[in-house]
Amino acid sequence: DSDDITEVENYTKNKYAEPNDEMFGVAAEKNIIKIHLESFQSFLIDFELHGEEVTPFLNSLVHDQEENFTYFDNFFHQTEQGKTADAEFLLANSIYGLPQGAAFVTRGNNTYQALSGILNQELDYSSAVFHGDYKSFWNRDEIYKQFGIDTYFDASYYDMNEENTLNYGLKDKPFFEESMPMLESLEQPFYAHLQTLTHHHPYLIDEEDATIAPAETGDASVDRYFQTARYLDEALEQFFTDLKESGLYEDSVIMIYGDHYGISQNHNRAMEELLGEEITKFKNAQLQRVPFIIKVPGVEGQGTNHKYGGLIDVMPTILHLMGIKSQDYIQFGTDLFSDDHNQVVPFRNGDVITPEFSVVSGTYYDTVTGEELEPTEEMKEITESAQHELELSDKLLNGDLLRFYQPTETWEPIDPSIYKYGKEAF
Ligand code: GP9
Ligand code: MN
Repeated sequence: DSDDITEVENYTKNKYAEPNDEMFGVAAEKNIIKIHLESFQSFLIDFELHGEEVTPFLNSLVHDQEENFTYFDNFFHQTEQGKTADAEFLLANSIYGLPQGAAFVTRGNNTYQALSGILNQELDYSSAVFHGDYKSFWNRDEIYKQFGIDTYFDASYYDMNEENTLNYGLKDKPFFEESMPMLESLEQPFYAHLQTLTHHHPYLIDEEDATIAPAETGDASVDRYFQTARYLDEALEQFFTDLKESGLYEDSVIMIYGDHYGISQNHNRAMEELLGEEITKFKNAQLQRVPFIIKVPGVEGQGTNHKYGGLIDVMPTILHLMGIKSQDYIQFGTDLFSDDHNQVVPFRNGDVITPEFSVVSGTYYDTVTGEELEPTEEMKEITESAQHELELSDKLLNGDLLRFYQPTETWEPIDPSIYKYGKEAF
């Protein structure tokens, strides 16, 4: 009820981090092109296999100063059983996924005040999602209506012939290629979310698409992981070329993120061989880093930014870049560019990672050295507060509490009944 929403509101307003003046509003009215790198973990950045870079294009974005990207190398996915859907959910709402199941499915009919809806109401943005799988996967065709997504270019918009498809759906190269004209057809400014798919377990790849030899651990899916990562990297490079040709590149915020881990703990032996170190519980927790890479037109890139954060922090970051005070909305994350950004990263399994310490399965470690440590009172308080935050987030979802929240005077609840998805719907 309304008492519960007040408790959540007080919490998030209190956690709010003021924007950095230099970044506030710099991207207002610019298009947003958000690129989802399926199953992409940060250890792939700069990783060499057989003496070759696995992802030379992404590496160039991270390292070439003139590209003006900022790469967050201490950024974590925070997802649970909902995998891709959890990543999408965190990004769209700055609310945590649920400890079990996928909020996309079990909370697909809740009321939301999602990024796409806010951008539409505050700055008249249109919104679209592009993905080479069919619309009902992960209940997307229901929850996107609650997010106010105008168009969902699902598999029905693409040429899903045998040559173009593998594993879960459309291969990344035809995906980006066919997405280009649809992207260009959007009303500007737009918020566009492109979700890749080929670099997905069990990392199948057609022979003609493999441009790097597999690893040689004998664990077949791990060995192919590098081949599909390379394929994704090439698909991305081609997409950037097309974006530049179309003129969209110059005028858009480009943001790239990894959605969740690709290699689970069932593959520790192979990973130990590849990384040359033991995969302890601590190490595994640190491997939950995924890249977050962002470029804002006209703003100088920072190279590598070492601040700690996660998917929960992206929405408030974007709102501030757009010049929208994120404090009006219920958000559990904080702006990554703010000097007051909160660097405590909670996970759904109870782990917590901060720049100083990590809590993994209840044991405290020094994040930098990996040494076990005796927690101080302050560390315990930070850990408890992270758990409290997750509980409030669950309470918000389970009670569908945003129904009772009026963020601004002019906010109009999103009406899901006005959206229809799938090409055949028209
Ligand atoms: C399916 C794709 C995969 O459409 O997004 O989801 P995942 O298995 O990674 O959660
Ligand atoms: Mn995924």
